[in-house]
Amino acid sequence: MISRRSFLRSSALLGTAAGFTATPLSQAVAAAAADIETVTWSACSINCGSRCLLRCASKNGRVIRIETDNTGDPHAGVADGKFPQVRACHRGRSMRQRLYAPERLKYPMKRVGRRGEGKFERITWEQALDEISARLKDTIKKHTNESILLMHGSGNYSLFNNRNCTFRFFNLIGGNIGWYSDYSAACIQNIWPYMFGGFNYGAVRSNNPGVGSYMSQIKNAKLYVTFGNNPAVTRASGGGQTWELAEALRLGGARMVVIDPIRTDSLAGRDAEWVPIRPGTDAALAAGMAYVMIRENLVDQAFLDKYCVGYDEKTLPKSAPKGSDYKSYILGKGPDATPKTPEWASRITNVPVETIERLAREIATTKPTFISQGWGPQRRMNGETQSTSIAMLALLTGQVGLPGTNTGAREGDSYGIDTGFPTGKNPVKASFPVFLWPKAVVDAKSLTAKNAAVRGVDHLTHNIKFIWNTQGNTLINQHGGINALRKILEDESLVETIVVVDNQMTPSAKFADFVLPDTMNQEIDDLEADAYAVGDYNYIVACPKAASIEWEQRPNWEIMREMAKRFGVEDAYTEGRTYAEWLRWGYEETLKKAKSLADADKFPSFDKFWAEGVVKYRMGDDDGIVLKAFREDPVKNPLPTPSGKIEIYSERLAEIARTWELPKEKGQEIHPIPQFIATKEMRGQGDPTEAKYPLEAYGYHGAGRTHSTYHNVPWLRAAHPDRLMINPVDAKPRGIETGDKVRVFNDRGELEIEAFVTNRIIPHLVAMPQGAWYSPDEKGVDKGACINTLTMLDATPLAKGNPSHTNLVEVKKL
Ligand SMILES: Nc1nc2c(c(=O)[nH]1)N[C@H]1C(S)=C(S)[C@@H](COP(=O)(O)OP(=O)(O)OC[C@H]3O[C@@H](n4cnc5c(=O)[nH]c(N)nc54)[C@H](O)[C@@H]3O)O[C@H]1N2
Ligand SMILES: Nc1nc2c(c(=O)[nH]1)N[C@H]1C(S)=C(S)[C@@H](COP(=O)(O)OP(=O)(O)OC[C@H]3O[C@@H](n4cnc5c(=O)[nH]c(N)nc54)[C@H](O)[C@@H]3O)O[C@H]1N2
Ligand code: SF4
Ligand SMILES: [Mo]
Repeated sequence: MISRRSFLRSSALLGTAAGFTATPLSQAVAAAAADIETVTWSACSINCGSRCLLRCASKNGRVIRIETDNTGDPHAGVADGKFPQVRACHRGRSMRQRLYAPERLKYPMKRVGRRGEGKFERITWEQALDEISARLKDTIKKHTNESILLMHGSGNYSLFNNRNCTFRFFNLIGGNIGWYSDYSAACIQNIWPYMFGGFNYGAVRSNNPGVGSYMSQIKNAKLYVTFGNNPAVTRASGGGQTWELAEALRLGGARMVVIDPIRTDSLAGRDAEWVPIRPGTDAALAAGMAYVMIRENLVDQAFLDKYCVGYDEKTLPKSAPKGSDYKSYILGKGPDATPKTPEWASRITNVPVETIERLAREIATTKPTFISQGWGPQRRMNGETQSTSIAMLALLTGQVGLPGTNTGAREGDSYGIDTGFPTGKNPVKASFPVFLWPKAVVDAKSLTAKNAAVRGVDHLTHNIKFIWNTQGNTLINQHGGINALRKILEDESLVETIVVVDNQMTPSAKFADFVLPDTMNQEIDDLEADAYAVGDYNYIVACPKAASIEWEQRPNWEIMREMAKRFGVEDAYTEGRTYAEWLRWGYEETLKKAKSLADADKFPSFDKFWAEGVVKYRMGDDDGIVLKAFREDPVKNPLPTPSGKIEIYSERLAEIARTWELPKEKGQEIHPIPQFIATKEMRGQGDPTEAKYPLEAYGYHGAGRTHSTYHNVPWLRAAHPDRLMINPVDAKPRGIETGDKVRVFNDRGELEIEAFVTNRIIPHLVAMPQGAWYSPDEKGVDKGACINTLTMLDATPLAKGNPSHTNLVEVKKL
């Protein structure tokens, strides 16, 4: 056994020599029981897209301190081709408070009170797994596998002890109802393919249209214009995109313009322009700018003619009626006969006419210009065309496929070559947009291809009767319309069984019939890798167990193996491998893929990797300019759209607009071209409830949590208390001052929160960080300040996604 001093010395040596610190697993295991301090690699595996490196200092089987990446050059940038340190933010570094939280689930439990009441009794694992298996078998017999829902859940992206175990088990026993899309980017991901041919979160590789150019490309741009994008908070890793952006701006000196209803932290300390805008109106702003560009002959006509379909009548498909092209829409020669003048746009957006004209000219005459968007603008009732309207600015100016440019999508990432636990294939063919799951509980048969974008079948056939919820909180907290949702969940004649597997007693866990306690990443060996918000470099980390399991928690891998045993599919589940052998397999599969990389020599054998901890490498096969190959040769490298071009006018969307059945509500519209759509609960657009609820409201992604994860961390609650941002214009007549408790309410619900009166938010909008834990009192007033107490169950027209950010409310001082 090594002494603390000699261990620290050896790791420091390795740290400077090889660039990596190391803790051999054998040391960690030995130390787990001994009174010496060891440091093991770990990672923050929450869905924030970075998976920052952590180093856990443990003693006597407990993590006593968390540090972060100390390998390589602390000053290295991303844009300059070096490896930055993947330094964790304050959330990752407070992992210990999640690990040892009073809310940790300790034992398997069974509900004793009413569903949702949160009353449970402790049971044994045997009883829990036997009873759950019996109920699951019964559900399958009575209602088929199509009545099983594996709930969305983004809580853990380690590579092996994760949700894949759950998917794998269910795929082996006949599957479950499929779903697609998500809560992050539902609108953009479902409309983008009509314009560009695809969307995915995968890496920028030569011609993948589904992601944006690397943030590092901003170093080649002279102007960076971004809509509803707050990387300082949502891409917070010390080695991730926020750092990549800082470096790119430093190297290239681009001017930065941020269009957002809130003056966000991404603007702080920067010589950047804030363009405050009314929420949901970016499409109108883009149309107003397009008008200026067209009127002043500033559009790149050659680009539009060669690469796009439907900008003007010249390239409009034959099937399209006259006047249905984009230019006609902008000039008022389309069906709505309204010219999208800067005055028109200003009335809708509240952005001054001069600003619209000035920015339009600047965007059109500055080259290269890099245009992008976060996902705030599209998490709305009109989110689909919000996102494609922003893309129009890049297309009109031909700023696509060249160094320093982008399509208007969110900045992309290089994504590494890791291999996780294989899930197998879901035998059930039917799938539906995930946000519609409550409708599939109540009346699945009513969900069809034409009214609910159901895929694989004409309509669903079985109501959801069994919900298995692993590492997620969309069962209640993170979905929309909590009060309506809880009625559905409380009715035991609808969903018959709810299983929640988590490591904390979350609001969703309170709605479970059975609660199963998973381990945390620090309590089991696993692998971790870079993800979608890291930037232009990659890594894979060996994460040996750093802490003892202190209660009866079991890894999800074990839980699902026990289930597999009860269904006679254990051998298929394990394929004869132990968990440790699977980890080795995962790394060896990665090694196979690494062979073709220029950095292949950076990858050691598994044993050396496990001992050293981190491999940092570069894919190195792309410069991260989205649509570069298409721009170079659109005939040789066509897009996967029907025409092979960028479809500003989409015949497929025109067909959908003709044939889909949409709710008869304001804003439930689908159009073949990007355009502004006024929706319900949009201020100033004639919503009848506006008289009662005059303020718009949304929950942004704040620094104090990743969604609902990290909510129960006292350090973070102290550093980032949940507060309602409200402009003095709205606060004053309501007698509200900073620190006052206020009620925020609409017909759907009511919550209580502290006010923060500030000019950093536009008038007539209030905002709070999303993800707070729902905690209703006896009257149903949410004392926890979860924004989803106020949001809707209704879905957007095309994506059938979550319009989380579209809400009208009133605020009163308590
Ligand atoms: N700290 C932290 N980081 C996170 C997360 C987290 O919860 N916390 N979640 C992670 C996940 S899973 C995701 S999906 C991403 C989410 O990333 P985003 O969806 O981009 O985050 P949001 O905060 O919802 O929105 C970004 C910005 O859009 C603005 N906005 C809202 N509506 C509009 C609009 O109509 N127009 C314009 N122009 N701006 C608008 C908001 O004020 C906000 O500043 O973040 C990831 N990173
Ligand atoms: N109003 C509103 N609602 C929103 C959003 C919004 O902007 N506004 N954003 C939406 C977005 S973008 C997203 S991605 C979703 C996120 O919603 P979810 O995907 O539900 O994510 P979290 O709320 O972080 O919940 C993750 C859960 O996983 C648990 N967990 C973490 N690690 C492990 C593990 O190792 N094992 C197990 N079993 N459990 C683990 C955590 O304790 C936590 O309870 O929310 C959506 N909801
Ligand atoms: S930036 Fe994201 S991945 Fe990194 S530590 Fe913070 S929450 Fe975790
Ligand atoms: Mo998300």
